[in-house]
Amino acid sequence: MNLLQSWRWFGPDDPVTLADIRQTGASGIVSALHQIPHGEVWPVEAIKARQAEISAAAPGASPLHWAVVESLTVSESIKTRTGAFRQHIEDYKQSLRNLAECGLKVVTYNFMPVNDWTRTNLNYPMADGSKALYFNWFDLAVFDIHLLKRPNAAGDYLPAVQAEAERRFALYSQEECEHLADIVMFGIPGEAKQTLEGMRAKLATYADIDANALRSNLTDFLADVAPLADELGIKLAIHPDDPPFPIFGLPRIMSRADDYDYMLTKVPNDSNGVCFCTGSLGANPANDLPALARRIGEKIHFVHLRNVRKDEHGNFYEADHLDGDVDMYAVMREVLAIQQRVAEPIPFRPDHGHQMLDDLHKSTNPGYSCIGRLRGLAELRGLELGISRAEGWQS
Ligand code: DNO
Ligand code: MN
Repeated sequence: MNLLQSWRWFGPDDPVTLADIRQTGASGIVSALHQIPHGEVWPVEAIKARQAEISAAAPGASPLHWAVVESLTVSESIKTRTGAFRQHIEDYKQSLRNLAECGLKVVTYNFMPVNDWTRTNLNYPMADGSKALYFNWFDLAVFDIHLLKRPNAAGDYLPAVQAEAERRFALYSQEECEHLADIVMFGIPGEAKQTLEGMRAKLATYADIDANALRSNLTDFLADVAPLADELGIKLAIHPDDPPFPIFGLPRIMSRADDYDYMLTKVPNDSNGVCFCTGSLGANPANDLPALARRIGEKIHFVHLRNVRKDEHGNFYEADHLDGDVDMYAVMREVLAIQQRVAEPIPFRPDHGHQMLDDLHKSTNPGYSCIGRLRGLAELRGLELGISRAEGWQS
């Protein structure tokens, strides 16, 4: 059986339309109701309306369908177990019931404190003229120490990083600083934007939460929702930390092999599983991705495929899908081996792509322009076919 080729669509405001997506050859749509604030219930009518919109865009023999929810976001209250967290968990469960009623069975989320993914440059130039997303420790330190002004931030960085951050801060104009802050706090298109004040307030709520505490907040949350997801036939898929190491003095608990062992063992329910994101996990040199995929096995409910290239400081840029530090051939082979043992097609999507060709002249969602992802999907589809044929998994 083949993997399900899927594509993230941010909804009606996404500059990449459903008609465009149809031409990529993907048939599974990955989407979310971004207009609903985190923590609130997704009503059945709103889910159905999004489904109808997706199906209507491609009537006929191989219609597009909403295959994966990304993300049903876990609120900060749930992550910190403060405030209205019990109500938010009840609301989360109601959203799962509503999604199941509409036939949606794969639900992605993450447990990153305060921010979703974090980068320092959204236009990092590649040698071929395309642009990539980039994470740089020196600029992160400039933001953290001088713009966010987090107390004690400086002490969290190596002296060489601090020194380089000071050098850069002295050179950056006010405008460049504001731009850097916007990039670091970019977040998810169509969702509420983070502000410096808002971020400071959220950081304060983690003052007493170390990695162990955050880990139990995750497993407590899962102990509440996973039995219901089992009943509903929903597969939960936690996205790893991006980047997969602590930033802003915050704990990170989904970054390495041990983290997976812990959460999958502690909450053994069938529904408790993983969104295996090679780009996020690949930014940590300690991770052996093919080995990790083999270890997680059938618990991989959804796959994000992209690549990264790291330097000696731990900075990284997002490389072409088959051309970074992650051995994509070996990962794809492991995922396809898992696919042979499970009944349903495992959905994967090309996760991020370079801004390239015509897209360089358009306004795009960072990482989610069309042509770079189309190139990634085409490469990955070819890789899948090559491996499947060679292994006798497909005729
Ligand atoms: C990173 C990407 C992100 C992701 C968000 C929410 O690897 O997949 O854009 O979508 O972190 O899941
Ligand atoms: Mn990802």
